[in-house]
Amino acid sequence: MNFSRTAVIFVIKKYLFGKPFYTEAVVKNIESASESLPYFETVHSTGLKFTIKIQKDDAVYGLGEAMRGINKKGYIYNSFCADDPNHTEATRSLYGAHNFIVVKTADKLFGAFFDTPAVVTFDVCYSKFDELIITSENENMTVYIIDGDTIYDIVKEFRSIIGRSYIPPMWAFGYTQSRWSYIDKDDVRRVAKGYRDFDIPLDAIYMDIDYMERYKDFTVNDKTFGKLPEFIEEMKEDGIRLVPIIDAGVKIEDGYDIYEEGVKNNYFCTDKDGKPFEACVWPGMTHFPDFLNPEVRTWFGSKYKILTDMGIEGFWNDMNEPAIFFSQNSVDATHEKIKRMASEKFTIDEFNELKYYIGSRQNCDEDYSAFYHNTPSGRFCHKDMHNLYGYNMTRSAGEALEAIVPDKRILLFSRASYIGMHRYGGIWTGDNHSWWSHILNEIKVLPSLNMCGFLYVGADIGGFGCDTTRDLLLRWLSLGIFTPLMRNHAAAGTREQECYLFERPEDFKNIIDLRYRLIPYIYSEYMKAAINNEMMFKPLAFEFPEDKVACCTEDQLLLGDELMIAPVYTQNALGRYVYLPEEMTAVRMRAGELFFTEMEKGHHFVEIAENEVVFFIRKGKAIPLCKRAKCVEELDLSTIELIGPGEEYLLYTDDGFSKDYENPANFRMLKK
Ligand code: MIG
Repeated sequence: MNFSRTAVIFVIKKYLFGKPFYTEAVVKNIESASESLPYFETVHSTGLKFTIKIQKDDAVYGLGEAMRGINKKGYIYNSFCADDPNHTEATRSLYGAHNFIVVKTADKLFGAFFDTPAVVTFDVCYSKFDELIITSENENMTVYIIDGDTIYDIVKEFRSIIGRSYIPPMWAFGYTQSRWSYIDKDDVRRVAKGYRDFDIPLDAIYMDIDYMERYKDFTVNDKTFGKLPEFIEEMKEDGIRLVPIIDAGVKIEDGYDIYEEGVKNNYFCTDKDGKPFEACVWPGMTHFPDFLNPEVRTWFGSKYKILTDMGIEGFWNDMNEPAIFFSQNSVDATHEKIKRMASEKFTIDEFNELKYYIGSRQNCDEDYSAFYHNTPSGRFCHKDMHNLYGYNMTRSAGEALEAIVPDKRILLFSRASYIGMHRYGGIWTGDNHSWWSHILNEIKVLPSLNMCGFLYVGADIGGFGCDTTRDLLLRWLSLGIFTPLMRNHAAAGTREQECYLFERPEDFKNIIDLRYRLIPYIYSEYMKAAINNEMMFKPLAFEFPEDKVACCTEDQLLLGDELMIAPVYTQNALGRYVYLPEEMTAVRMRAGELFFTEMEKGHHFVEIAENEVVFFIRKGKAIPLCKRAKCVEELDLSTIELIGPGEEYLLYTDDGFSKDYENPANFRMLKK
């Protein structure tokens, strides 16, 4: 029996401008078209410019990790991997650069991928209310145009040319806890105990930069995390895995083998004189591995073995935009500027200029322009290759782990990314805040990420920056129980936000228990989406294109083929307004029990208390639910029952570790 869905017919064309660098985002061979680029008016002058008319009822979807709506109309976005923790409506760049869009006008429907490592600006009806203007200062680019009858077809075609999305081990679908500042083993033990004492499920605890010795990659601080293999084992016995962070920069320190090997073999990015480029990040002065060079990827990737040999089964790659605090150059320039200004009478304008100047030194253009990649296809200034750095760091890890532990899936996700990286790992959406608006942001970013191939995704639940509140965390968890990566993470210095620390921990337990009951469904839908190149989270607009209200409903999502979610994202709310594009069954979790209500198509106000979760099963559909357990490995799939109006469900199961994804034996039709 073959359960993969019918493949679509390809209508993809490739158009070359200048001499594009092969980013390896697209892995299928596609012939270059002989005609000129359709749909857009194209201008080459200094760089490239593509424009197309957009009318009031048209829509532009995609762009992966970006702020604002699912429909990107009305703002301007810069695809430039940015380490910027201020995710506001004004933010134009986040950590990922995902240049895929779908344009839907009265008479056209197509997808377009603007494949270049350099900055691309998507001005979506911002400068001109009726124009989409795409520009790049760099004249080298490959553009792919994809035609199809529906948005789903177009996305599926695109996904089929960029390769299958990364698949994590099944335990990585469990609930996980993190915090920057678990400084030693006892901190980690306290967290594990907190969760276990209150019987709140937990599958992993993250180790942030504090575990390392002076923030040196692939080292472990002996005083605070000594005998790590034994500690990993101790945690694993309790069903908890440890997931360390790996940063991009390598500390400059004599005697540190990774630094010394890198220097000896010319594995670091170089400055204009060919010397390893130096800049400051957490470890102090560092060099940056030249991940665009395949030999460097193999070398750096092989270091992950140091930790897998100790029993580690998952990693998160950070600071890989790459983030740069400062370089000697930028410090010197700042001193010069202050000196120059101090010699005159200091005015308000100068004060403001200086304040801005100093504030903009971190991750500045001057630093990104000051180093080079030495690749088999030539030497390139980082600035023109910027968006490929995090992608290739994670590729380095992904490819190496494939060789180190070929038969086992390893958890891997990254902060910076480019399309293509989705084959090697997932992403988390970086340094958000404990703000209500950031729950809504997460809802909106999920389908856009799926369009670009990123399926293993999630945000820092409860918020990374600033102090969380109990109600915010409960509401955020009520969205988080549906996302593949479900991690509570917070910045050092903020209020502690481990669930058991709040009043009435049973409220948290009930919500997280529901996650574990839903894992057979979430895992099945994830695997189907990965295997079939489909989206797991879908906007209502994609499913109900004829329904005008559905088309502009951006705070609800379809999850797989059976569910709709409508999380609450405002404080002190009684519940929320929900639009049902068809009749559905509302499922309400209250105090651990489930209650079902049939609901008519149309507009509803649904009351949802802070400690309740409501989700919707679509007409004629059923989903599997199992009994909760304290961790994924203890889930008992023989307890699965089907709930909802439908009669059957196609379940995906496997051992959760091995890689025989497409084996028909993994698919089982469950019937009531
Ligand atoms: O400059 O490792 O996004 O998740 O906790 C901050 C410390 C560096 C940024 C990551 C965040 C992590 C933090 N890192």
